[in-house]
Amino acid sequence: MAKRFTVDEYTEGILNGNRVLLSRAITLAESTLPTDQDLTQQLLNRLLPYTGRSVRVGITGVPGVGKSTFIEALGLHLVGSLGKRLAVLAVDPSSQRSGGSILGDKTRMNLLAAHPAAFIRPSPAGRSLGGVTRSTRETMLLCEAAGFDVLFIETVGVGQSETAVHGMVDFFLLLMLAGAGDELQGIKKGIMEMADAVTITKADGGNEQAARRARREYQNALHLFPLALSGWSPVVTTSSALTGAGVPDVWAVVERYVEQTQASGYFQRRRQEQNLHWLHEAIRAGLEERFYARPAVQQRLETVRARVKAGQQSPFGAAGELLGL
Ligand SMILES: Nc1nc2c(ncn2[C@@H]2O[C@H](COP(=O)(O)OP(=O)(O)O)[C@@H](O)[C@H]2O)c(=O)[nH]1
Ligand SMILES: [Mg+2]
Repeated sequence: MAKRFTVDEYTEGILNGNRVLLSRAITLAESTLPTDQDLTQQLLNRLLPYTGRSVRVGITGVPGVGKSTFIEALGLHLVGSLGKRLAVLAVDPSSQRSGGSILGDKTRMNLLAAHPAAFIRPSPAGRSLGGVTRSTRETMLLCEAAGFDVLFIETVGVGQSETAVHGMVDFFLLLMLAGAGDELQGIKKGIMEMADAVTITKADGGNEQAARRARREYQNALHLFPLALSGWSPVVTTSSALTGAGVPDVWAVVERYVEQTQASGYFQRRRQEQNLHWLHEAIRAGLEERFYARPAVQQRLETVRARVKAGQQSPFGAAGELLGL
C-alpha cells in the first residue's frame, strides 16, 4: 500500500502545488472509508482559507457536441496567452467506460494534459450522483488551494448531473450543435434556462452559416426567458475548436460575467447560497447514513418493508415507527 501522509504533509504539499499530494488528496476525498473521510475533512478545514479564489465554470452538452475538444482549445488559450492555471474535473455518475470517465477520452486533451499549468482529473468511477458531486466539490476546493485559478467541470449533458454541476459553479456554459433540433440534442428547456452562455460548436467548414443561424435562433429563444436573478442576459456565440475561431470570445464572456456579478454582489451571494445548500445536503446525507446504520433499524427494516409492500401498514406510519427507534 502507498504511504499514508499526515494532514500537515498534505496541507503543505497542496499549498506548494505538489501534484502527487494533490492527486492523493483527491483520492482520499473520493474514498468512502470513514478514516479517509475524516482525514479529508481535517484537510479541508486546514485549506479552507486558501479556497474560493478561482472562477468555476460548468461545461455541458450532449455526447459528441465537442466538449472535450472545446475544453482543450479553450484550456490551451487560458494556460497559454492568458497565463492561467487550469484544473479540469468531470461529473459523470453513470459512466462505465474505460477509466470510468468522460475524461477517459483524455486523448482529445493531449496537449492540455501535457501542459504544466493544467491538471485533468477524471470523474470518480462507480459512484452515485450524490457521491460524485460531493467528492467533485471537495476536489474543487483542493484544486483551489493548490493554486488553480480556473476550474472547468465537465458534465455529460444527459441527466441530472447538469443541475448538480450548476449548483457548484459560478458560470454555466452549454455547448450546442447547429441544425439538430432540441429534442435531437436531448437538451431540456431547464438546462437552457440554466445557461449563462451557449456556444454553437463546430462552426467551421461548410457549417458556419448554419451555426450563425442557430446562434440567432437561440439568442431569440433565450430572450423569452425571464431575466435571471443575476441580472445577466445569456450570450450565444459560435465557435470552432478545430480552427480556434470564437474560442477566446467565450472566455471574454465569462470574464464579463464575473466582473458584472462581482460588482453587483450576486457572485458572492450565489457562492454563499451554494455553501448553505451543501451544508444541508451534507446534513441530510449524514443523517440518512446514521439512520440506516442503526442496529434497531437494520433489524426492523425488512419486516416493515414487507408490511408496507403488502398494504398492511402505511408508508408514513412505517417511516414514523422506524424514525422513532
Ligand atoms: N469540425 C469540427 N469537429 C469537431 C469540433 N470539435 C469537436 N469535433 C469533433 O466532434 C467529435 C466529438 O468531439 P468530443 O470533443 O469528443 O465531444 P464530447 O463527447 O462532447 O466530449 C470528435 O470527432 C471531434 O473531432 C470542431 O470544432 N469542429
Ligand atoms: Mg468528451
